[in-house]
Amino acid sequence: MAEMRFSESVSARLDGDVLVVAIDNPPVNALSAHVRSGLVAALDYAAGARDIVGFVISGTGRIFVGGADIREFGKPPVAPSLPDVIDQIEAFEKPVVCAVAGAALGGGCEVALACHGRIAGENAAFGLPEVKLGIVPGAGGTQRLPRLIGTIAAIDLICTGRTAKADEAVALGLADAIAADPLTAAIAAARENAGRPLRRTGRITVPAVDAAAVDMAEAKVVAKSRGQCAPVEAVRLVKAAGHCDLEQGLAEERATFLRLRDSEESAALRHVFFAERAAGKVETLADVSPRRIETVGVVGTGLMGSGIVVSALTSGYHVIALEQTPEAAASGRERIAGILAKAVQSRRLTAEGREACLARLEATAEAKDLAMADLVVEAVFDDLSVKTDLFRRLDSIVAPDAILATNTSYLDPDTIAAATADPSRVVGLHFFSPANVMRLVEVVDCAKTAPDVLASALNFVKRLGKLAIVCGVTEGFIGNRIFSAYRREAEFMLEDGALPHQIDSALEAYGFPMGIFAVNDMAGLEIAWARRKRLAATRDPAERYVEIADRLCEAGRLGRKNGLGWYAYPNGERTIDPAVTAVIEAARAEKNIVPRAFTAMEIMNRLLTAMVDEGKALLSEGIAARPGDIDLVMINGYGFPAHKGGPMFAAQKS
Ligand code: 3H9
Repeated sequence: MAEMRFSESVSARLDGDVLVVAIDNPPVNALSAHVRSGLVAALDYAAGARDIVGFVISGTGRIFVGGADIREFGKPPVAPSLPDVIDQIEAFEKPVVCAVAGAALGGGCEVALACHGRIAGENAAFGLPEVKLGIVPGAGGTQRLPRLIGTIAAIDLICTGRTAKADEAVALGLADAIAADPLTAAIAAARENAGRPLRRTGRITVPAVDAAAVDMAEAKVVAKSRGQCAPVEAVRLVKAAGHCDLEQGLAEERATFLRLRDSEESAALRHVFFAERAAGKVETLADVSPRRIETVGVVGTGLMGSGIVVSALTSGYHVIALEQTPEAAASGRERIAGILAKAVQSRRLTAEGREACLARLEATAEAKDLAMADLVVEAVFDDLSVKTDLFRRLDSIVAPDAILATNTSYLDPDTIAAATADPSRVVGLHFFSPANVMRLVEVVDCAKTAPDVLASALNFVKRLGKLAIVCGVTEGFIGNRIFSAYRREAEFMLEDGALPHQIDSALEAYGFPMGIFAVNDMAGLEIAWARRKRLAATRDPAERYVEIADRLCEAGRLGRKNGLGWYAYPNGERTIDPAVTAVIEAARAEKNIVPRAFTAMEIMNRLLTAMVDEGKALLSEGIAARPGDIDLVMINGYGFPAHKGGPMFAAQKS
């Protein structure tokens, strides 16, 4: 029978006596107004057609439904609302079954939850990622999911926003079955249930649960939320599902959803979402074809190098890891195997996955073995002569079209590139440590980097599942330049009257996982100390300079690793150390500074202003392309709370 069209994005065909509806709203089949109205029109048609006994919902393309249309948020509502569509699905007299191929996220998962049956394709994934956008599910997710999978599992899925793949979804009771051809299976399920009593999720009683287990799950969410509202509100709603009837629970969920949708937290997280999508788009590369990268060379297997190797292996690349001696290559291989073993332990990797990774790894002490590499990333000691020597050697080993990438943090990549005969093949890839965990990579577009080399580097980082931010050449790139600027401001405040723990508390109350002085202690104080000594000769004597950090280093306080830094660490616990306070007081007295009190708000304002001023400088120098890119660097590399949107976004709001 011919295709029936119910709206611009919803069509259907009859498979015998079952109406098979397809949502086709690229790129992610979001539930825009025409999808909702199309679904209602199709339901109305099927309700009135006596020869139709069942109804199947499917999505066209690689995603079932990516959720509500986020671009509609903040615009006047257009009927029918998603909750109304979903109520109509659940109450439908004929069986409604969804065929989930690809992801069913947010509102897409809520549509699935309201159906009378859910068939997952092998590539299906279910999730309610609303908390990542600063909201709670708004179309029944918090009420229906616990009815299907229980309170604790629902708290886990909803409050982390993570997705469950098909097999987990079936194990949880979220999906009924996995099928190689979910559409055919869903049609069969709809037909089979015709005329039978239907399993309506909203009518199921939430399974009984131990109150202490719920308290524990709730405490975990609160501890992780770092001041973000949505996950905490989501727990409250899931708990309510256990003791309210469906109507009351849905009303409470809707009110919370609408309140949070209009909150600053949600605006900030939506900004982050769209900034991430914008970051990958570089206009000048629109028509550029990237080079093919299958084999990756990594020079150095220390902490950084081994993290990069693991990341490349788990993303399917062949990796050649180069060390200076066969012994160092062997211990590098062990380190890499150790990281992979941990990933298996924490279930991020299967045992077969680990074996496959190790089979794709070659650890060597022979530089000539890198001849096969399409891309070589160096992760050796951050010293200019070491890196220039290495690039000179690599230049004659690798194929002429292979790409050379430096992972320097502070050195000038243009100088490193100049050591090669063809600097157009050199690019910067600034990973963050540990590189197998941290998502951020600053991709440095050097003075001579060829467009297809930049495009290839971006593709590589994307395939690693990481977030690439393009930046120009400057000392410290985007992140470390901003970090240095606000660290300087923090040290000015120390001299003016604040103490390290007051500054750290202000940052932590704002949402940073750790304040700046605690972070410095964790990283170790000696690298910045060496850098300050290096720059001392060229420093403008008129510029304000705070000596406190130097004094601490001179006193042997190098951070957590020796138990003393900005804090003391008896038994590993961060503790205020009167000896540090004495160093700070002495430094103030030397400059005749009369200390004054700082409020947490003043501390945060000054730190944010320092970040934003440096951010504006990076934009005007053309180092960063967009304010959103700066926000993403600070969020993903430096602990800036995502729910505040990043410094540039936060400044716009204040
Ligand atoms: C919700 O559902 C609330 C309900 O509980 C209650 C309602 C009453 N809307 O990421 P990609 C765009 S809240 C509009 O690169 P991928 C995206 O901006 C929603 N647009 O693709 C991009 O546009 P452009 C809960 C959306 O294949 C393009 O699609 N759902 C939406 O790497 C491609 O995106 C979520 O939070 C949307 N919902 O990943 C899921 N989603 O090309 C959010 C994407 O112009 N989405 N776009 O830059 C995702 O996680 C990923 O996009 C997805 C695909 C996994 C679906």
